Amino acid sequence: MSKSILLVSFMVVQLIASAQPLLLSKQSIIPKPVSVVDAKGSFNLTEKSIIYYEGESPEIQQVGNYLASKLNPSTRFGIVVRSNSVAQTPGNIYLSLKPGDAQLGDEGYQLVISKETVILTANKPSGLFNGVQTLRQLFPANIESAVPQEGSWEIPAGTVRDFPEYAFRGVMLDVARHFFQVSDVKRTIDLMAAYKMNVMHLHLSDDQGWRIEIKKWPKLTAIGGITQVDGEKGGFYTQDQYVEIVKYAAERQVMIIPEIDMPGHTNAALASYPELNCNDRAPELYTGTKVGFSTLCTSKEITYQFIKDVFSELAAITPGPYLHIGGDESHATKIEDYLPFEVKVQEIVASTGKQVIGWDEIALSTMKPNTVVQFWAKAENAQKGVKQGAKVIMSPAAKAYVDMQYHAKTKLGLHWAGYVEVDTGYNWDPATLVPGIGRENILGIEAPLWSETITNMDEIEYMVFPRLPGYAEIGWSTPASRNWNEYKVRLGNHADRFKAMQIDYYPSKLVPWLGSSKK
Ligand code: TNX
Repeated sequence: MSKSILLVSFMVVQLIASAQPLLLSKQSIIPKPVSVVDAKGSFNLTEKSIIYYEGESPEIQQVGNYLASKLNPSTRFGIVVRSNSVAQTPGNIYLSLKPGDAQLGDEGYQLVISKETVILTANKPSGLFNGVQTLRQLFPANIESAVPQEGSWEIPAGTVRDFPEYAFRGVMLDVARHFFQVSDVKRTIDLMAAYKMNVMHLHLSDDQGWRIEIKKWPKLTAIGGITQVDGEKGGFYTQDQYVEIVKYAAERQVMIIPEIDMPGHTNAALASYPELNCNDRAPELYTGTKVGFSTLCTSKEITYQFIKDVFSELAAITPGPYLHIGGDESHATKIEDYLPFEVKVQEIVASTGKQVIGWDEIALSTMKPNTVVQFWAKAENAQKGVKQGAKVIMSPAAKAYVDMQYHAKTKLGLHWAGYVEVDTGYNWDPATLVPGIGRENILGIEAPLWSETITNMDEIEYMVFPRLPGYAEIGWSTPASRNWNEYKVRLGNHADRFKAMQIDYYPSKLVPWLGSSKK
């Protein structure tokens, strides 16, 4: 075939493709919505479009502002956000709270797109926020660009009704092994929120570093915060910075859960205050990556005063209901000391008005009625928790640990729990993974990023993407609606979005990345 015939046939194919109507049901929305119904035509966003929100609620206005901040940089439309009580007029986006749609629950939304308008309704602002994430994904991918783009900003008409399977959909960032700046935490929150994840668990202390200012115990950060793995310079968040993170997260409907790991994983605290050690001697700061060698002195009164001070200060700056007490891998604590210790710590946290989360080992102890167990390693621990009535957060290391390497040649990460390729991360159901732990026992899922080998934002992105959208879908979509072969195509279609968002993702060979065949 001559070159010109090839070119003509290529153009014909392109023409046919562009003549196909855009269909809402054919869009690659992640997580997969509960229901999508097509309608005729499409909505076109223009420089005249306005985002109207109903009522005077600052929270709805905030969702409107957030949407505008996502649409304006790329389109240059300068779309404004206004409160509205008048009739709907064509060309605009409407956000409103319509309580009473029981099926949608707290986080669900309904998005009705017609040629004339986009109407987003929900029971709560968090539902509107989730609807906005769907709306973002319906625009061409370069809507996500931070710099002006050419294009027509058209989205297919139809109705999405959508709500989550689980209320708790989280990511954990270990800021102790390597410290990450406030800006990195914020970017991670932005990226997870784009996929409707709503919990950021911060692992704020470990052997290698103490990362949160505690006013009554200033040496925790003055000494315990100065270094990190490999002996590099560490860091910590002041309480003001922590409050800034909490606020930033809340504006994105993300709850912050702070973790202070104990009685093990405490070398940084023990090095800062000799009195927390049974022998009154402070160990050296630790910059390696071993686990299981440190313990608070469980027989001293001062230890419990310390714990009370730390959790009281944290409770005062944490609006969410949870404080995480760690409790994992306390190999240097005798079991007869560990068990009563966990009971006391639960009592201390309860006295601050907060609810406890702990790694699955804490279920060996007696649990308070509302203590939550985070399953990571031992099924029998989590089962013990459930037998005591506890709810479970599912973070099975072999499926959900995003510090696990994708494969043997991945330059970052560990592999003690195995390799977690993108399909392995996606292909599991929290409700059937562990015998005796069913849907009714599960609060949700969390993907932890431990940072022994992770040192900067690019590396966070590489380990978290493209696995995160899969965890988001496990948390949000029904098990019956999930299927790897169908999901991987949708995920591949997010390549352009990742690029527009400048996400440095791992281009797994298992995923048919959009445009990769042309390279
Ligand atoms: C186990 S998961 C740990 C962490 C390590 C992680 C590395 C858990 C509760 N404890 O201390 O960082 O493995 O993958």
